[in-house]
Amino acid sequence: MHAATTPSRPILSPEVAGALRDGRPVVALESTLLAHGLPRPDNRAAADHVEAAVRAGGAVPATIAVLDGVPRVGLTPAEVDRVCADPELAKLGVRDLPVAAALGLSGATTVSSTALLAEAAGIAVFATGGLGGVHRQAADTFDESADLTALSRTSLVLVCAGVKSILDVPATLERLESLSVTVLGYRTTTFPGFYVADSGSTLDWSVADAEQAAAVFAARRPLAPGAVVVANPLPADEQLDPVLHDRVIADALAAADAAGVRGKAVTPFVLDHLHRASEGATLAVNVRLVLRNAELAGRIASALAARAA
Ligand code: PSU
Ligand code: MN
Repeated sequence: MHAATTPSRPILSPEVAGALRDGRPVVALESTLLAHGLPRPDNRAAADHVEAAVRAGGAVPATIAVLDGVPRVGLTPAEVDRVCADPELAKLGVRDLPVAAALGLSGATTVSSTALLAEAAGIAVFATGGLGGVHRQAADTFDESADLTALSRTSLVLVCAGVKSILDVPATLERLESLSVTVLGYRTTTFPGFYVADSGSTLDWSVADAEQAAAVFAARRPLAPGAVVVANPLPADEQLDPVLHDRVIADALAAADAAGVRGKAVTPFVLDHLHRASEGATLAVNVRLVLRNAELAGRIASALAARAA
């Protein structure tokens, strides 16, 4: 028998626990983008670089995963090795957490489950690459990421580069509106398109700096549960060539369809196809945007901690 673990009560690393106790800034990081969004072995160096980017922004990084049934907030280097090296590691959304806990399984956490565990740990800021959302054939497949409903229930700031551009971006923005998730552009009212700076959709609101993002979250928290999404675009000179972008995404979606990929395998399949078809161009851009989001998240966490002090 496994010891009874509570999936919503994570174990904190000493560094993360100490920072939270002292009111110092902490940023949650998810592990699905490491285990299922970036190829091995490049994902291992990326994991360290993302944590370093959070520190550069002035905060303590807390990478989150479930290991042997235990949700962990803040991983040791050996635990990050496990997340990055194991090809069999599960992908765990919120609905999968109780299964992993009860059966003693290991898995990487998505935006939805990372947000839940971060909130349970008392962490208010979270960085990822691109949000999950409404898939392009969702009217037929009903494929909509659990990230969206999770963000309607979880009170934190999520820094991302928009939603993954393999998705139906306007439909995803509509769902975020229905779910009352606050969406802010960082220094822009153009909604970023993950690999590209401009998704083609616009936003109502933008913030000028980390302090304003922290102020919006501080105003939201007592009002209603739910997230504040801060959409942080890549600079135009760092984005993927938009022509290459549109071509490789069309190819990748067609390949996923032809291969009959369904359910939670869709996003990892498409991202992997993109990294291959673009000869690593999407991989380099994906890592770059995650690093920028991690650094900004560090600064927003610092601004929030300064407000509380
Ligand atoms: N951002 C990235 N790469 C990723 C993800 C985000 O740059 O792989 C992951 C997140 O964990 C997100 C998941 O929750 O993709 C969405 O998966 P799905 O579409 O199956 O909900
Ligand atoms: Mn899905």
